[in-house]
Amino acid sequence: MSAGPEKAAPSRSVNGKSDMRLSTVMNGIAAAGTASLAAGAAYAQQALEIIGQPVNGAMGFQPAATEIAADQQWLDGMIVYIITAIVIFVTALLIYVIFRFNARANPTPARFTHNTPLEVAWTLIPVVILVFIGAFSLPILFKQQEIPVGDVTIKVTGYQWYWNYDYVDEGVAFDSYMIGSPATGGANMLTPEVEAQLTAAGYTKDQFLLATDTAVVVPVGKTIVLQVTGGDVIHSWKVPAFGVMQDAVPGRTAGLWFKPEKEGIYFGQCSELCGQMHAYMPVTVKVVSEAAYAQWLAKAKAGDVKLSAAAVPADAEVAANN
Ligand SMILES: [Cu+2]
Repeated sequence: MSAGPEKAAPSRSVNGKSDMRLSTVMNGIAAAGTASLAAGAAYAQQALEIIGQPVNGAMGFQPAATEIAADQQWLDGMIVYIITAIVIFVTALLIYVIFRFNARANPTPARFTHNTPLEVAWTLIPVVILVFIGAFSLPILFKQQEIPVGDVTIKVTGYQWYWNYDYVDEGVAFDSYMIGSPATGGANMLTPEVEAQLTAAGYTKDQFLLATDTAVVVPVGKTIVLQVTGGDVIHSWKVPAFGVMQDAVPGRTAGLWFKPEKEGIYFGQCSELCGQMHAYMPVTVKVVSEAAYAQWLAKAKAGDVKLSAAAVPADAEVAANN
């Protein structure tokens, strides 16, 4: 069941963009392979709850896992009330005019062309509405765009068609490929083999196109700062449940930040059309306890970047159920 990491090696070696990154990944693959031989399929059995993912037939937003996402969803709800009132008002006005002032009901129309009080009102009322919305939306926008000092800083680079994550203060860097992508031995199709890989990694076939072989692992309740850039073309790093999305532009570094409030697994996707396999470079973020993060980091520094059950301390039950 743990064929994924071993199969990944040949196609990964095609990528020679960063020797340091590649060697880290190679070590990781070797270590993961050894560990999975020892621990069997259990190595990836995360009991982390999958929170941030699309749900069949669902409407609305994914559950907000950060203050930023909660703010955005609140703002969206507030504006929906305002636009609903405006739509009802304008529709009612139109219906009134259609019936009251048509040629049959009103054969001799009035000849006046101006009404000063009315014109002042229909200028000022929209201004007041926009200022009211701005008073709420601008602080929320500034909160997103003013990047705080991070507890964890990760440089994210988008490539055709995978993400590279570099924990800049830790010397840990690795690539992240979709499970079922060519780099993991697949052909971007859901086959029984890919389903087996997903199961071995603690997912189901429902997470096909979302789950990746390695994940961004971050501690819960900490400020995470991402430095986002592109290695070839423009990509976009997006995780809906965090309320974050940032274009990854070659030659530029842009920041985004989030503070995840709940342990769990959150998915996202590349959200800037970046080529043939744009749909096959998703994002997996695992939010874990501080203890589990520390243990993962130690293991990652030794070369194994997978968040395995072995890396999760016994007291962090939410993150381990082997
Ligand atoms: Cu992309």
